Amino acid sequence: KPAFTWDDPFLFRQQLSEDERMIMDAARAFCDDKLMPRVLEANRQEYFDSAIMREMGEQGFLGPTISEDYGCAGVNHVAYGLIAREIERVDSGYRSAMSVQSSLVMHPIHAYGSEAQKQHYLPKLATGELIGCFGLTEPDHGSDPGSLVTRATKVEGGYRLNGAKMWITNSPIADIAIVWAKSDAHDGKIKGFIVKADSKGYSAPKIAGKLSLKASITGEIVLKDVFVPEDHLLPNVEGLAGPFGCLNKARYGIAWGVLGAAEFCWHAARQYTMDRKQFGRPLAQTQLVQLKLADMQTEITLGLQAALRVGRMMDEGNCPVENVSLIKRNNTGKALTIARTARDMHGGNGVADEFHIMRHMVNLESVNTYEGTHDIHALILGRAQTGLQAFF
Ligand code: TGC
Ligand code: FAD
Repeated sequence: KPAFTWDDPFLFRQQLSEDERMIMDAARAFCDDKLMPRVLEANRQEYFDSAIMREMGEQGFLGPTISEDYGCAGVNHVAYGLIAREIERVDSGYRSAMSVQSSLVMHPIHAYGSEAQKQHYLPKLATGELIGCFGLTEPDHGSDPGSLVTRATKVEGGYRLNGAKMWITNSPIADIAIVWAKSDAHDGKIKGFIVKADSKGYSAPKIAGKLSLKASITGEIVLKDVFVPEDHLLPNVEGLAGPFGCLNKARYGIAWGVLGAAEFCWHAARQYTMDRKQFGRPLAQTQLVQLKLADMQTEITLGLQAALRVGRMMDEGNCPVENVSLIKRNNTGKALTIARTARDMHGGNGVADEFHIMRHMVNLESVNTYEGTHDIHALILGRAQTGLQAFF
């Protein structure tokens, strides 16, 4: 009779290529050695160590799907997903740092930038020597970025940018920001600009007091008459398709990453309830606990298969964006439920940060909100199956 592998029922590992398995194992080792020992204190102190970007760069984790011509690893989308999963097994905030740099900063430069922009910025972003951030969301425009009000006005030699961005991952430590603004020189259409953080009129104050993703740094971007030279406009895209093209990549990585966080919580809950005895027997020997463990195992196993399928479709160049919405929404929602359940199964210990579960739980609240909320992705899928737009 075929043996059942409780922690890998569909033999996920076997479905990967040799290279993908090596990348996954190397990423796991790096995360265990370098990230896990830091995260408890970073979360307590609300601190992101920028050295992590350089360490990730050394591992080839930054912009990994971009070609070696620009100093990147040139791996496939499945490998990118596997890396995201290992990083987020430690902390969603660390995966955020990697996803923003890779999908929201390096990808737009690679996909929409001039050759000179690519040559200048990508190799330094790949090593983590430069840190980038992505400014789309504004104080009054989150789910509806098409209504953004940041403006680019044409002036001699470039543009003047005015406006404000809110909830921007890495902005206080970033060297450059990809800023999306409506440009009067382009019929008011949205254009992307590479803005240097040392530009006059640019500031990026930290948002303090987050109760989620505390090991990731988040800030605003304030633009007061910031001059951006012509050669820092991303020339090859306009309209919402620009930022959305980046979000497709980042949302895809999130759909893998959250399963790493969920797996951490599941394995911890299993071990804890095997070890912890109440009423004279292990908690794991109760029907209610086994039901919860079975649900976790089922959702993670199915979520991984879905992520792998979408990754393969991406690598074939054949992935509709709705598939990304489907897995971002499903996997994040399921991971959040798993983390909440695992928190409960740990009893009082579940609220102690040494057990890591509640940190994952509160992190996943943000992940469920950013990159398109859970409900916004439902509306994207609802529109795709009915042809009816329900956003307004
Ligand atoms: P809609 O009419 O749907 O589309 C406007 C134009 O955009 C094109 N488009 C896409 N292109 C590429 N990929 C996609 N996924 C695309 N979705 C749409 C579309 O074809 C159209 O092009 P054109 O040429 O016909 O004009 O636009 P809408 O305004 O009705 O969109 C509504 C909605 C809800 C789908 C959209 O606005 C949305 O997704 N809202 C969520 C906003 C969001 O995700 N923000 C994320 C900010 S970044 C972030 O959170 C980073 S967190 C980072 C971290 O720490 O990990
Ligand atoms: P809102 O859009 O105001 O939504 C509030 C609620 O209303 C949600 O539940 C939403 O689902 C619901 N809602 C909205 N519209 C509808 C509708 N039509 N029908 C039904 N319900 C609706 N943005 C960036 O640009 N760059 C970043 O790096 C970045 N990093 C972030 C990091 C963190 C920690 C967080 C929390 C956010 C980050 N964001 C970033 C912003 C994030 O993308 C937005 O928070 C998100 O898109 C939601 O926008 P909002 O907060 O304005 O909420």
